[in-house]
Amino acid sequence: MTDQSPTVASATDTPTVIKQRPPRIFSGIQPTGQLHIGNYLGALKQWAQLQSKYDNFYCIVDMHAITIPQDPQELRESTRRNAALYLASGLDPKYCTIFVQSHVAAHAELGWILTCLTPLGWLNRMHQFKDKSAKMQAESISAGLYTYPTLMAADILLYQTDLVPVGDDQKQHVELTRDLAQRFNSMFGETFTLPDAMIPVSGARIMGLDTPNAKMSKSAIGEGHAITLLDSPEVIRKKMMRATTDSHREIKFSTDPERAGVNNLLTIYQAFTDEPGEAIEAHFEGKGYGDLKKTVAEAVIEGLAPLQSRYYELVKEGGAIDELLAKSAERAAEVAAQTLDLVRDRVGFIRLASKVKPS
Ligand code: AQP
Repeated sequence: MTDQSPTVASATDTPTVIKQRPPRIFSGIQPTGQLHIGNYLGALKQWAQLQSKYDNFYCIVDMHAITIPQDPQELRESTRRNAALYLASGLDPKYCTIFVQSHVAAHAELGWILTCLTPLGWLNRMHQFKDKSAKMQAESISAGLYTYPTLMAADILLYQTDLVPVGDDQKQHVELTRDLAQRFNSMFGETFTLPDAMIPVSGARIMGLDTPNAKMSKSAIGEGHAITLLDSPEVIRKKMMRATTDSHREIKFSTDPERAGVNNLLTIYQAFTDEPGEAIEAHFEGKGYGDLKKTVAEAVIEGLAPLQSRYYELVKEGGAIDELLAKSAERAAEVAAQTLDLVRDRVGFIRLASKVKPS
């Protein structure tokens, strides 16, 4: 398949980034377990809403997943499940190139080049590394977890991405990507588009139901921590009824850490219903926490129902997803190769004799 949207000129012709296409989006999720409503509200929902206006690249970032030890069989299952969930969330292959990161080798190669250009101090500042490594035994913290942001920068920059729709927690990584693009451009000449993060207004940071002061996370272990996208209505009701609240009575949005549980339930409700904050507070006025939990549970069940039924239909179709991933990887590789060829020239790698154009 030929990419109809030339993004960069060959390094031997001109250094200018040429754009003749709609703005480009890149984002991804790690196949590290069951996707939850935080991944849906912070990422997938927004992706589906935006797709028709952009040229979209949505990746299942399995190379990021192995920065933390993974069971190979589970990784394979999660990768296919995520692909089906991307589609079930409404991503349409007509607008979106949905592919697996490890199928496009350019990610690893640009990742290495950017790693070599990243000052250690920049990585030392990354909150996600500090948070994740703090929960691990020292000997199991890999160098890959530390350099995760430079691989993420490669993912984004390879596609000359304009916008990166992510949850609030990834903002710092997108800023580092932008800094790296600027650094590379000023060292070697205009090469990369500078991307911007796109954070949803509602649902940008969903907190754990049992730990409302820490973000909902796939790798957290508590059974009542996260509502996963494939949880049944019974399980959703059960988890919601056990959600941590507080000893106050008012049901209002609040930034008070003591009221984080109620605030989180209201945020989830708002993100699923798209109702304005005042209308939500008025709706719950005079009601108790039991009512709040029941109402939020029903909103989540209703919000996930279409996604769940599409997911189970797709799973029945079996091999179609692998075929789609193969086709998408071809398109992604073609676009990525344009950037990577330019980068190789810029940093001084010589071209393979078979790739040198006859003069
Ligand atoms: N709690 C959240 N609220 C809103 N958005 C969230 N995202 C993740 N958690 C929340 C968004 O989901 C996208 C994919 O995240 P990821 O899996 O690549 O990485 P993560 O942020 O590390 O997600 P988890 O769930 O915490 O996974 P583990 O436990 O495996 O590390 C991103 O856009 C992210 O912002």
